[in-house]
This record gives sequence, structure tokens and C-alpha cells, in this order.
Amino acid sequence: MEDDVMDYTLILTSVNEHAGLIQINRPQQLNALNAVVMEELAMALEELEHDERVGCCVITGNQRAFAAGADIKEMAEATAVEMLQRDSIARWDRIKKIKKPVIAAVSGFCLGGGCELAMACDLIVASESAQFGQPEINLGVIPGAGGTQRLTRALGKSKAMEMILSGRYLTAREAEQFGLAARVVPVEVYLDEALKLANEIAARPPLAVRFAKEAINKAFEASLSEGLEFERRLFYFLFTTEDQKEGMRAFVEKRKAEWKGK
Ligand code: DAK
Repeated sequence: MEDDVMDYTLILTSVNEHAGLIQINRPQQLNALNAVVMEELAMALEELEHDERVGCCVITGNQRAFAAGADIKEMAEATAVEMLQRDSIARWDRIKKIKKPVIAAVSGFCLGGGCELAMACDLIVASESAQFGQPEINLGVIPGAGGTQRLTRALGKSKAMEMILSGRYLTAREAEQFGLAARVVPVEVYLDEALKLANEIAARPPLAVRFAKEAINKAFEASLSEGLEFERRLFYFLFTTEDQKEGMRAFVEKRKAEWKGK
């Protein structure tokens, strides 16, 4: 692994072959997401977006906690106007704009804003010890960074209602069974597995990867006919790329394709 280039205070970054790794590093506070963590996360992802070595990013925490939520101490005494003026959702919007795929490698507590962060990523690789929850109801609020929307789309209405209204957690196995996590692996290897997957994705043609991510995300925003139309246009557009010619010719010529990202 190559170490990070920028100096961050509450996250660590590195590049593992072609995977960019961001590790939230506030272990004493179970990686609670304060303003500094969120700002550094957004900055690091934007940095990796422009790093030519990197084809896919991984966000992780540690074995005990991916993140136990937004920092409750930071917002406990805030007024509504202060919350509005902080405009912390702007950082979440920056994360959503990243075009390279982002994998959440989740172990331990993945709660509140932590669960919303994992769901804002493109897919979740979970360790057997992962626990997913939106316990905001126990604080007198509701999820504020996408939980009511993304969890409902991931799990369906009934399960999302159960979790958000009662604050109950999902185990890693349940999260996999209900489609929230792509896969569950032993805790000792969850980060290695996520990095392996990230490197597999990074070895694929970058423009097709980018368009596939865009098209899948469109399924959450558009009607079926709009989504199908969007997919078709991206599909045709890929026939203008050198990688499409290379990929199909390599298949016909029974050799390995060499991607250029053009
Ligand atoms: N915030 C701040 N500190 C936290 C924290 C959190 N979310 N979670 C844990 N900690 C701190 C604890 O205060 C404790 O610190 P010290 O007392 O040692 O100083 C330390 O981490 C260890 O925690 P515990 O002693 O509580 O550890 P346990 O193993 O006993 O319990 C736990 C682990 C995860 C069950 C428990 O810590 C817990 O229930 N934590 C809170 C979970 C939670 O309610 N999460 C949801 C927070 S609300 C928005 C964006 C996002 C959000 C809202 C708006 N916009 C952009 C508008 C999100 C909101 C939320 O996430």
C-alpha cells in the first residue's frame, strides 16, 4: 500500500494497487461522523476521483465500528436555524457526485448517519459482526441524510418501517438476505475482500464502469421508461469508445483485452 498524500486528521487514506482506501479514524468515538470527518471524507474522495492510479474507492472504519452515526454531541444543543446554516448535507451531496464506484467495507456498528453513509456508497461488503440500524428515533429525530429513502428502496416499506420506527438493528446476515449488503464475509477478511473486489472493478474498462454506475443509480431517480431510455443512450455511446472495440475484438481474437479508458 502507498501512504496518503494529503494530511488528514480524522481519516487515513492509502492506495492499494488500483483501489483507493479511506479509513475513518475516530476509534474512541466509534467513528462518529463529525463535521471534520465528513469534510475530510468528501475531500479524500474528490482527491481519489482525480488519482489516475485509482479505479474504485473503499470507505471503511474498524472492526468495532464502521460509524455509530453523526456526532450526537456536535448537534445536541443546536437550534434548527443553526442546523440549517451548517448546511452539512452539502458534504453528503459531494460524496454522491463521485463518479468512480465506492464500496463501503462495514464491520461492527453501522448506525444512523453511518448506515446512511454506507447506503450512499455503491455497494456494501459486510463483516459477520456488522450491525445496521437507524436508531435516530431514540434521540427524538428521524434519519436526516437519506435513511428513510434509501433504506426503504433497499429493504421495502415494511422492513424499513420496522427498523426506523423501532430503532432495531439488522444483523449482517439479515442485511445480506434483504439486499442491503452485497455479501457477508468473516470479520478477519472483510477489508481484504472489499479491496479485492475494488481491484477487480478497477481492472474493468473505466468508461463502462462509470456508465454502469450511472445507469444503476438512475433506477432510483427515474421512471422505468426514463431509466431504460437512459441506459440505451449510454449503451450506444459506449460504441464510440476504443475500449468497446478493444473488448469485443479481444473476445473474437481469443486474447485478453487491454483497456485504455478511451
Ligand atoms: N456521536 C457521538 N459520540 C458517540 C456516538 C455518536 N453517534 N456513538 C458513540 N459515541 C461515543 C460515546 O459517547 C462514547 O464516548 P465516551 O463516553 O467514551 O466519551 C464512545 O463513543 C463509546 O460509546 P459507548 O460507551 O456508548 O459504547 P457501547 O459499546 O456501550 O455502545 C453504541 C455502542 C453504538 C450502541 C452506542 O454508543 C450508541 O448507541 N451510540 C449512538 C448510536 C446512534 O444513536 N446513532 C445515531 C446518531 S444520529 C444529517 C446527517 C446525518 C445525520 C443527521 C443529519 N444532515 C446532513 C442533515 C445523522 C444523525 C445520526 O446519525
